[in-house]
Amino acid sequence: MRGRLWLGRVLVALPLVAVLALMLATAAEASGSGLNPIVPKGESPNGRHIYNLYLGISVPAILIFLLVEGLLLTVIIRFRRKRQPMDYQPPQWHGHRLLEIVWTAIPLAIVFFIGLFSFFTLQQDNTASASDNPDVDIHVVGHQYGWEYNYPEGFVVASEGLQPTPLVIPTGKLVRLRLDAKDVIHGFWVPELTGKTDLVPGYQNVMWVKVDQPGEWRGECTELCGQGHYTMQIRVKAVSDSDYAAFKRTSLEAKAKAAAPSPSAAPSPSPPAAASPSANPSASPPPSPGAGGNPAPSPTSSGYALKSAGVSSSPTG
Ligand SMILES: [Cu+2]
Repeated sequence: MRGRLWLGRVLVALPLVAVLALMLATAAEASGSGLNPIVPKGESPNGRHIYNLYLGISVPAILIFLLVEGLLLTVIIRFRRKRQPMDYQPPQWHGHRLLEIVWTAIPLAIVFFIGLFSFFTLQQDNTASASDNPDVDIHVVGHQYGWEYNYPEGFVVASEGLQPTPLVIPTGKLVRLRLDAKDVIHGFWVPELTGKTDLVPGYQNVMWVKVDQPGEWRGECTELCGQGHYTMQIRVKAVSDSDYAAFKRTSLEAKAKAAAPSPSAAPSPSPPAAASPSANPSASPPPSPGAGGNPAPSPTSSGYALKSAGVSSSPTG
């Protein structure tokens, strides 16, 4: 009698827990907190393939989980000792060869197919399309703590800090990202576009995106790369062709302006004294990051720069 009451409680609690989990996942999705266990659908075709792979693995896995746990609970509850006669011995099943082969072969086959599908999806989505002729080829360099987007036209967009400068890409075009790192391993991940790829010093990784609609997405470095790791935020902005042309124009203009000698940007005749307390950085204009040069990370009191630097202001409205 008490057992049945306990079983009833479990049966009532299970759907409640499921509903609570669903509510939490929905709230996480709505707030964009990144706590949602469900992978985003992917704005880029390779992102959608990862989403499909995720569903193809997760749905059968959940069904198998429910089957195994259901059988386990049934056996635990139905055949518990209290229900059996005092000297009851359950049937002993040693050496049932066929059964042992079956329960080894089925999981082996499942794991094999998961590996096979994952391998081909990753091959197809990380390298194949990217080694074709891309429409836009951007060289992304990660450093402690920020990003440098080197465009084929010769200008560089630098992004640092919690208000990142966007990586601007055109819609409807195959954009290849060649990934490098200057110091330690970083990771480039914008979950709503596609999967993540590491940036490894001395080794070039490649990824690609192709976005159909204009929009803006956030991401961040996904390798713990040091104290300022959390400041390595990413913004990707997809714009129409005309807006992309305007972005390139303003970026090239900014680069030309930065390269031209101007009295305000005259180099200081005295050697830089970073450690000298008399040097007042606010008295001089900030160095422009244009002309393809990467400004050396300026040590601040907290040990890492929290500023955002970029050759372009927002290219579109
Ligand atoms: Cu990093």
